[in-house]
Amino acid sequence: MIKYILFVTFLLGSFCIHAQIIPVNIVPRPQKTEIRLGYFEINGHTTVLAPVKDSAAWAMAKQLVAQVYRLTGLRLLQLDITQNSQHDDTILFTTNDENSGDEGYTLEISPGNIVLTGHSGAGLFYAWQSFEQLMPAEIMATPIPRVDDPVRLQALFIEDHPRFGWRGMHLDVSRHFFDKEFIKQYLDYLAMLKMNVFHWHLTDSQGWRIEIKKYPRLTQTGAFRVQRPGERFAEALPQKPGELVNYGGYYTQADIKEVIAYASARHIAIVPEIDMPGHCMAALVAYPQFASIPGPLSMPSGRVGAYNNSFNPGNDSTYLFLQDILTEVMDLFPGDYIHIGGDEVDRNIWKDNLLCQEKMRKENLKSLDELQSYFIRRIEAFIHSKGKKMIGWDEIIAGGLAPEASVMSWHGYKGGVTASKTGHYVVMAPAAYAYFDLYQGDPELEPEAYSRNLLSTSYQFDPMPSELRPEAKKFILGGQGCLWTETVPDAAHVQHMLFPRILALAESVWTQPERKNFEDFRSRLLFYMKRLDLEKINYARSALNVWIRPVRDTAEARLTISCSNELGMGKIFYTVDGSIPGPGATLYTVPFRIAGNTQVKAAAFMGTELISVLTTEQFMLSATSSKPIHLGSQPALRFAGYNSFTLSDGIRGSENPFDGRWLGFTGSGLTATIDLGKLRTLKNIGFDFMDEPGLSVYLPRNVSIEVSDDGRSFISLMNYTETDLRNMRVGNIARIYREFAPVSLRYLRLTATGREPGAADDGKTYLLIDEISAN
Ligand code: TNX
Repeated sequence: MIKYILFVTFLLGSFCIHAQIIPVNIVPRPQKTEIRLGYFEINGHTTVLAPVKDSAAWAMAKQLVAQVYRLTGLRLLQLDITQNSQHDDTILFTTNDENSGDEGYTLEISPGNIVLTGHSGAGLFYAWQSFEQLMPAEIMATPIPRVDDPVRLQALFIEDHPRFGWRGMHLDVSRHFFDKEFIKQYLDYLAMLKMNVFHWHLTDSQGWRIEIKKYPRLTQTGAFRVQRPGERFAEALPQKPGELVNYGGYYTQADIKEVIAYASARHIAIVPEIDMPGHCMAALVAYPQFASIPGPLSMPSGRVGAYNNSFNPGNDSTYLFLQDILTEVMDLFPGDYIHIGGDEVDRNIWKDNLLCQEKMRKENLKSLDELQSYFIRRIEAFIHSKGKKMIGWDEIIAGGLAPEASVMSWHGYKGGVTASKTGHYVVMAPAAYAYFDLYQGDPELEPEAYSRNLLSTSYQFDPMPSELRPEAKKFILGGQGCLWTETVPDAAHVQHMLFPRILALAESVWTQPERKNFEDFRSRLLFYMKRLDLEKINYARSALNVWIRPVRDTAEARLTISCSNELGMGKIFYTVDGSIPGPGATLYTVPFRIAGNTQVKAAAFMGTELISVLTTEQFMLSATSSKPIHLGSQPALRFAGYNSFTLSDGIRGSENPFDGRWLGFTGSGLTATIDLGKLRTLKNIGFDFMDEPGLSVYLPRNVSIEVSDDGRSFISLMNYTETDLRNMRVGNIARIYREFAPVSLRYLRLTATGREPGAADDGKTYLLIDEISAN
């Protein structure tokens, strides 16, 4: 950590000396920044002005006075605007119209004075957030360390307003619990980035976290579970009879009120989520009479499978129960929106339920989707009748969207596009860009997660689908990031998943797309890192780690190796002899070739200071390396690797199916045809398939290998059955390697057949294959 601060300081130092102006590094980037001549220097005569009758503005001014005192030892005078006759040496906080609802602001720094003007209370708050980012980073530290240099602020004019009205961040407090003090910190993170919605995922299968006075067992039993040491959340089985709970917690209604007040002082609205009709085991364990599958039920410790029990939509008393709960929730939360979840419901379980069957007959519902829609509509009508708005995950579209419902689109943009076209409000939270529980770097160097969402990917997030017509665009409220916590057990880990991706998100929801630029963002991020260091926020440095990537030299169909880090920071040194690279190793400049099987190791340095962790990649070269591969069908998004080259890039997939090195196919299976470019004589072949039934990843039913010298007529070389493959398993990978009498060929074709989805699969199965090598 210390080392890290040193190098950031070194970097900033060299930046400032050479630059004429004092750097302006605001995240999210303002819509308009005009740098002017000179600077304002805070001195002993500087007076801070604010209207005393605007208590929020007065409080901000007061905070500034306190910060300046701690930072410099100077005691600034704070005066009510009306009592002031001084014009120079002032810092003025003012609002045009406290309640205008316009979140814009201006910030003008001149050599003589500073004026922060909000178009509303929120606007002034955002002007203040920008201003704080222009102050020395030390003000983020507690306690604030004294600086000896005078505080100078670059003269400038900023005119700023958000692109979207919904700039959200979510936190799942069910899978793991975070106490109210941490929630307040979380709100601080949002506030400094001008985000204005906190989506509080309060209930799920592994914990009910909000006190409901009428149903005390929801928290008495529902808020506590068993956590067994060393057990992975994804594998942990429910509480066993006699086993004592040892993990949990919940917020009392008083806690919730406290958090709401804290948020509202920061112009953040809280959207509470009470997930229904699925994701609710904790509630069903407490009140099993409302379950679709009758008891005995036991409290999940982790694993439930997304598809499990649910509230019973055929039972009328379920609605009364949920309405009572929602009434308490709506009484507590002053905001417009109530989130009812609605995601990932296993509707098949309703088939065998008599009440559900009866309900379907009586209401003339033709499918299980329609039964779900009936449930959501009924809940929506209730919420609407209380003057509130309902929002749910995009699954609520199935079977017909409730009339006034808003949609949160997480399966990509599609649900949001569909809903906005039919006049429903939408918040975009597409997992690939906006989920922060996903890997943000090489899985081998990161704590357990799944899939992938890099910092640069988050930065590409644009909540507004370009394909929408202007009428539909009006319905896109904005965007949101989500942090699910199955694999995020504590506060430090939350910080690691959140930072720095939340900075990218904040810019994606605040800044107009034409003002966004990743290069520029990277340089501002560096300054921000110093703030995070001083604030002791445990941000991820994953974007500094080196990616050792195979690159296909298309002209020669040869494999070359490139090294880079996402932030483009530091110098990269590498070795190919297994030794640890230091700043004396080979400096990476352009993609290089390797010979034979090679272990490449690389790391990034700033001067002689190591700024990344060490990355290692094992390459195995063979006749197939970098040769073009034709795929019969496209890989599934979840396991897309980097196109067909993944299979001949010299890197073998690891035991982690999400390492980006596997290609996954749904449907009937896959065909991959490799063109070696000319006739070659081969005598062995190898390839791997993954076996991860928990993720619906299965070994193929059959695999066949065929060869051809013209690409048209193929002859069979070998076949494998599922049983053969099963016998070749090492851990979760079937590693196939076979030698044969020399064969001359140009084309090699691998065909694998998948299996039909079973009851435990979410309508899909996957075949995961990697590296097809041959010699
Ligand atoms: C899907 S996103 C879920 C959550 C999980 C998340 C993990 C959504 C509406 N449902 O229950 O925590 O994936 O990324």
